[in-house]
Amino acid sequence: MNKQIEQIHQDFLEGLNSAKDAMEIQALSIQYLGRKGLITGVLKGISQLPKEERPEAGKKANQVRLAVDNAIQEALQKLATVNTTTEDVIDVSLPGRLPLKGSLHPVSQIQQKICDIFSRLGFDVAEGPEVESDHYNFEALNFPKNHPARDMQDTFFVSDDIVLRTHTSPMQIRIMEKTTPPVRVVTPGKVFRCDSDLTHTPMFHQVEGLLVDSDISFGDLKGILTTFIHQMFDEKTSLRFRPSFFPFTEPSAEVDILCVMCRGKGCRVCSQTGWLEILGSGMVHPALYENVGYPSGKYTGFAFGMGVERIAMLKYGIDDIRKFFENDIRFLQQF
Ligand code: 2NM
Repeated sequence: MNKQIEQIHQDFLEGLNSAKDAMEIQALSIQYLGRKGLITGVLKGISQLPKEERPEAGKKANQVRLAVDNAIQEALQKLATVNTTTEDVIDVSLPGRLPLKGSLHPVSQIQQKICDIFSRLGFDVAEGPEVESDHYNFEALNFPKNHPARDMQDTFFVSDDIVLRTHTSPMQIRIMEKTTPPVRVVTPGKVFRCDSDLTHTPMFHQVEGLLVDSDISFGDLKGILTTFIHQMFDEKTSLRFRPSFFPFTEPSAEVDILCVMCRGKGCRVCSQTGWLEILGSGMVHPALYENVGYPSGKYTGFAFGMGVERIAMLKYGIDDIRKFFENDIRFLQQF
């Protein structure tokens, strides 16, 4: 009798060990403790034993029944606690997770805004190659052979006469070559110069503009750039034109705007001058018309160029250009 009940206990433990889920444990419970279960059967059979064996056998069988019952409850309990900590339970009261959405880089946003303003003023928008020939990047733009911008120190050379463009004006030469005036175009894009510090990166973005027609004057240049600055910043941002020099324009002028930080009082951003240099401009040099095959004396026009990062820095009050290229999500999310 004792041997039989111990064997049943042993078999049960093995069965429980290999039970994979609550269903299988329930099945074991029925198999051993149910109305027609193995242990129930043993308990029922005790009354058939000789009188003197009954107390001992009854005690043993009851011990096993209790042990089996406990083991089953424990195993079911364990399964239940495992389940509450995994995917089986959904807490519908938890706040939802916002989907991550991307956005345009601040430099792209400013570049688009610049192009938008000129587009509404009647300019086309055109992009061109970032790898250029010496001819389009320098020669056709009236840079003399010994100009310092052609130096290895400022220009990335791909080969003797192929460079990474140092400005987007080569694209404007390409456009003039295949267009009879009127020409009104802005050319946004990446440009490359050997330069790196707080305000310079070896790659940056430029938007250059060109307008060529009959009887275009410096007054037209001032009008267009004034409208642009008022729309880019605000109507209270005044401009001043300072004489300057570029190989591709004559006369040339640098444009300053009233400091966006101190409004002219003088501060750290404008180095106490009250003014900020924002773009370069001028009347297109007649040599360029000759280079693209326009009849001499027939057309006049103006051109200008600006750095997109510089405008973004002034607009957002950022003092280190490298922040635009670190791609720290905490910086980018602010725009
Ligand atoms: C500047 C300043 C002055 C410019 C000139 C031309 C071209 F090709 F049409 F002649 N495009 N952009 C220009 C003129 C650019 O950037 C500071």
